[in-house]
Amino acid sequence: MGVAISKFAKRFLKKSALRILMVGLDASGKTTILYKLKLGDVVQTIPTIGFNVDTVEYRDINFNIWDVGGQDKIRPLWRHYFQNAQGLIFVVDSTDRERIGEARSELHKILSEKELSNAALLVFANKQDLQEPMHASEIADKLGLHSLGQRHWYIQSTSATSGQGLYEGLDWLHNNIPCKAM
Ligand code: G3D
Ligand code: MG
Repeated sequence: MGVAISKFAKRFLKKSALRILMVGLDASGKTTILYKLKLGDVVQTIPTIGFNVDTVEYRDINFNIWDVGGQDKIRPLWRHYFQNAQGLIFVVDSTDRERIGEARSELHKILSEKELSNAALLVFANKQDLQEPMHASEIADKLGLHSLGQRHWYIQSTSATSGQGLYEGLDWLHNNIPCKAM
């Protein structure tokens, strides 16, 4: 745990009051990633009318995590979490070929939120340890990442259960988060 925290601290502590959102379809691996990073207690809340938000606060860094997909009615409630978010992590189950189209559509809806117009986008192509996952480049194509224009984005292959790739992704995010002073 000490090692995980110090690695994380090195990457992020110089930038204060960061808000990072992590979203993705259910079962893509978000909660597993959160626990693997070992940042502290994961607090689950169900604000107002019912969607689950997991939160981890680590020093000045605030992670908010929730499931997207098929929830158009509650989408307006998410906006509260979008404010001041500098980083968006979108998690994909690389073996879920059936729902990659739904993942794409949810990703593009979130990216159209104006509060997120400057947020860096990190995609985790997760569950690479399972049989026949889609390659990160295939996922990038299917999510339409190449047509995002000005957006800073990066796709990283990960296995949340082993931790493989998580810190590489966070490194990229750290280096690409817009600086508050700018
Ligand atoms: P979510 O929070 O996005 O809904 P979870 O997803 O973190 O709850 O993960 C859903 C299931 O996928 C969990 O299995 C979890 O262990 C598994 N999982 C997450 N990431 C990986 C990964 O990288 N590799 C493998 N092999 N499994 C992963 P259960 O069985 O608990 O439902
Ligand atoms: Mg979860």
